[in-house]
Parts: sequence; structure tokens; C-alpha cells
Amino acid sequence: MNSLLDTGLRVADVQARCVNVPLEHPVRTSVGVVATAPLVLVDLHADDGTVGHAYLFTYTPLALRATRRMVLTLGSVLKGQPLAPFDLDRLLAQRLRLLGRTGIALMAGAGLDMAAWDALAKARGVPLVELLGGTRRAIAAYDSHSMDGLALGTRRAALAAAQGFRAIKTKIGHATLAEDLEVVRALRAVVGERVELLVDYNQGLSVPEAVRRIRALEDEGIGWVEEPTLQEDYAGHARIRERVALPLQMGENWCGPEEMAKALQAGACDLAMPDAMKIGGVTGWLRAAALAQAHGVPMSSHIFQEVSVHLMAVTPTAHLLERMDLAAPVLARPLAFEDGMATAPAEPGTGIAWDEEAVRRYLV
Ligand code: SMN
Ligand code: MG
Repeated sequence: MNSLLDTGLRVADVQARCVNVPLEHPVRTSVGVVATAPLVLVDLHADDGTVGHAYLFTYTPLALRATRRMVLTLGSVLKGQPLAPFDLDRLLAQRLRLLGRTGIALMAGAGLDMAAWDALAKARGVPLVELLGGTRRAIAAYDSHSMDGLALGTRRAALAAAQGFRAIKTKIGHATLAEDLEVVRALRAVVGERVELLVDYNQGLSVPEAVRRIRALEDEGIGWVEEPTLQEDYAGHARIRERVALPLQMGENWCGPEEMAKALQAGACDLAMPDAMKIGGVTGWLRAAALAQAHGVPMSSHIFQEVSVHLMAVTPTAHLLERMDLAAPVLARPLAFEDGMATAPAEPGTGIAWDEEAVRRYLV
């Protein structure tokens, strides 16, 4: 015991491993393909033996090693500190003030944050959502697809509709507007009128082209149009938003709640979808959820479904949970979806546990 006040656990060690996991369906976007899931698996050990788990998605294998190195370096800063995620966040904020919390430094900090919250919830014997003061409840989800082409796209849409998803996302931004419309209409023909279609341009259009294409989509029953132009161009998104009728969605690329605040203040979007990693982990998400509430903006998640299913249950303006199974092959128990919904597992923590045999297979 280091002091009379010291009644809690402390961070004892941090480990991190790189895996490159096969994807059942490559994530094909208008600006590039994610063929495999490069993940950094983070293990944060508390001094009572509890181990918190989290993963980071680095989008490209090129970023795997540097991200792992940053996790280990920042993890060494946290060693010996109380297992108190808000205090750990404050410590990293101080240490990274001059560097700035963006890119790999932000991602690594978020991974440590998610693992710390997992460890704390496990040490307290409750699911993360209950540690945060919420209850496990079914969260509406959408199945997230890609630029799959007509044949695979319609097959995936039919399967998702049959599984009970009430919303499906596809990626568009093909060479021509006609191709975008062809895909949307083919999916609509397969899923019928009761399933909402969401579209994601992945930043691929200029502002004028986005206005032109989104106006052409207005009668297709589209639920949201995601990142039509460059994600950092909040003014550009606002100009598009003033000229179209469909709701704009963005947020997966916001680095911390501060970027979300700037985007909302710029009137960039109607809807928000922070990424649990880039927004700053559980701690960042909680601050983002308060911003969404203050702005009256529905808030959805971006990948990281295992942590997001807990966080959405304590998000006042919770909208839709994204289902995209990036980590399933290395998870002992992938998150279950039933009738288009998912509920946080009852076990202590987030429910993230590694399938060690699979980890060995995909280790980089
Ligand atoms: C997306 C892009 C790249 C990897 C995963 C997911 C996409 C989404 O923008 O919103 O799902
Ligand atoms: Mg997206």
C-alpha cells in the first residue's frame, strides 16, 4: 500500500501483439481497399492479476509495428499508476500535450484506455456498461457492407435482411452516378421498403459532385449519406448539407471529442458516428456522447462493435451500432447479433477475449 488513500488496483504491465486477420469480405471503398484487418491486441495487466483486453485497427499493415511500439511506450508511462482510466487519460494528455493527441499516439492511448476500462470492470465483476452506470440492453444495429458489386452486394443484402437487420450500409462513389443509382436500386429491390439503406462515400467526392449525386439519391429512401467529401473539410460538408435534403453522417475520423466539437459547430453533419478508437477510447466516447446530446445529434458507432455495444447503451442519443466483424477470427467469443440487434455480454468487462490459437496463426 503506497498511501492511506490507495485502496485500488494499479497498472502492473502492458503487452501488445500485431496480427493481420483475414476478412470474409474485403472492405472496398471508393478511395481504397482494406483487404485484411491489421490489429494490435493490447493486454493491460493490473497488479491483482486482472488483464484488460482491447484491440486497435490500423487500417493498413504498414502502421502495425509503429502502433504496437507506441502502445508499449505509452504503457510504460502508465505502469505503477492507479487503475483509474480518467486519471490515466489525464496523465497521457499531459505527456502528449506538445506532440498532440492525433494519429498513432491517439490510437495507442485509446487502446490503453479501452483495456484499462475492461480491466477495471473485470476487477469489479461487472460488464463495462454496468460499471458506467447503465444496463445491458438490445442495441439496434446495421450490417455494414462494401463496394461489393451487384452480385455479391445483393447476396449480402438479402442475407442481412433475412437475419433481421433493419438497416444495411453500402459503399458507393463509383466512377459514375449511374452506377451508384444502379447499386442502390438493386439493393432496394432485394431488401424491400422496410429495410433502411445507408450509403458511405468514404470522402470520395468533391463538394459540387457530392451535391449533384446526393440530390439524385433523394427519392431512393436513403437513411444517411456518410463522408461525402474529405473528412477534415467541415466547411465543405456544411456547404453540401445546406444544398441537399438527405441527412449527412460523419465521425469515424474525428481525432478526439475536440474534433467532433469543431465539426458540429461548423454544422458539418446531421448525424454523428465516432470511432471508439479515434475518439479516444471509452473515455473519449463518454465525452463525445455528451456533445451529441448537447447538439441533439443521433450518435452511431463505427466498427469496434464489442466495446461500442456497451457504450451505445449509455449514450443518450444512441442511434445505430455498426456491425462489421473485423476482429471475429481472433476473438474467443465474437459479439452475437440477433434479429438485427446486439446486447453487451453479461460477463465482467467488455467480453473481449483472445482465441490464442488464432492469434498465433495470424501473428505478424
Ligand atoms: C470503413 C472504412 C474502412 C474500414 C472500416 C470501415 C467505413 C465504415 O468507412 O464506415 O464502415
Ligand atoms: Mg464510413
